Amino acid sequence: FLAKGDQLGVVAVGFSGGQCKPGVDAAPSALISSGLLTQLHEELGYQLHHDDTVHSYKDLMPSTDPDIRGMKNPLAVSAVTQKLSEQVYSHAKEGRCVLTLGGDHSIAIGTISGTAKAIRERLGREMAVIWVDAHADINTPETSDSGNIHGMPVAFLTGLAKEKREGVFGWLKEDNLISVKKLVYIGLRDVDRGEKKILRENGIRAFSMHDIDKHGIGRVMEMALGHIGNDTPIHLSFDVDALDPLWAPSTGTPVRGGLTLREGDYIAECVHETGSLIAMDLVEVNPTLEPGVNDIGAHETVRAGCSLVRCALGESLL
Ligand code: B3U
Ligand code: MN
Ligand code: MN
Repeated sequence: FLAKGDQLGVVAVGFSGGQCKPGVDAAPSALISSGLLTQLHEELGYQLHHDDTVHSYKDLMPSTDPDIRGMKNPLAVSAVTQKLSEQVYSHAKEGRCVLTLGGDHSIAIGTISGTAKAIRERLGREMAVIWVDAHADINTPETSDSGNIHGMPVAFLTGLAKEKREGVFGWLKEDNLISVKKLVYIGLRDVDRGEKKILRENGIRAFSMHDIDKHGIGRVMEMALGHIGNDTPIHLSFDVDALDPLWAPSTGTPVRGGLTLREGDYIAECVHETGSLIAMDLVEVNPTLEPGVNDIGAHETVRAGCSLVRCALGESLL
């Protein structure tokens, strides 16, 4: 078995420094107070390993954090993700499945680097990553127009972006990285020109909304899992903005034309069915952005996020 069936490590990460809008750091509390962890324990039967803390890593914040290679908050994002990497690693090393509640998507630098290392050591295997997102998040500091690091995590995790300085992601070593061959995207619809070039040149498997319209989500999941191969440990990194803003309006960069909630849940269910899920991130829920009347937008987005997590952890099994 890839992960000890009912043992779940949980890390709550209240961090928003990978982009410019405040509020995404409030997501873990919102998800937890809506009952997510209780449901995972009482309804799905997981044994939770959680420190009952929403980490904001305040003690790691540098007093000044000027741009480096155009990156905003580079020292803060590097320090937080380095610490998070250790937290996720120690859960995964114990054989637990690891659920991380973000936070913006820059935190995946911490989660994936942690699981990649633990899975190498524990199983001698390279894991796969399924990245569900409207965006590819594979800008290098040089191709990024925004300088927001939440648009760059995949570049650092695949080694396409490198930085020697320890305090600027130089702590990422070979055993923290993943192969571009074992990376699959689902839901893309807002990809920068420089990112398209990177995807093409590295032969990265990506299923855009166009592909989902063309083949249907059922066939797309067959192809996505087929690309990864049987019995490969899977880290699922789910950006809630992959969902259409109809279902998840409260997120920093909503893009129309996205997945229905059912399609999102279906992706999560298919990953669960493989029996190979070793970690999931849920990111970019921003409960302070409330496009609906009387914060209905935030409530719906939190609810959608909870649904995605429960599906990935087996709620739909009869
Ligand atoms: N690709 C753009 C926009 C973006 C990426 N991720 C989100 N937005 N959420 C960038 O800033 O790199
Ligand atoms: Mn993202
Ligand atoms: Mn996104």
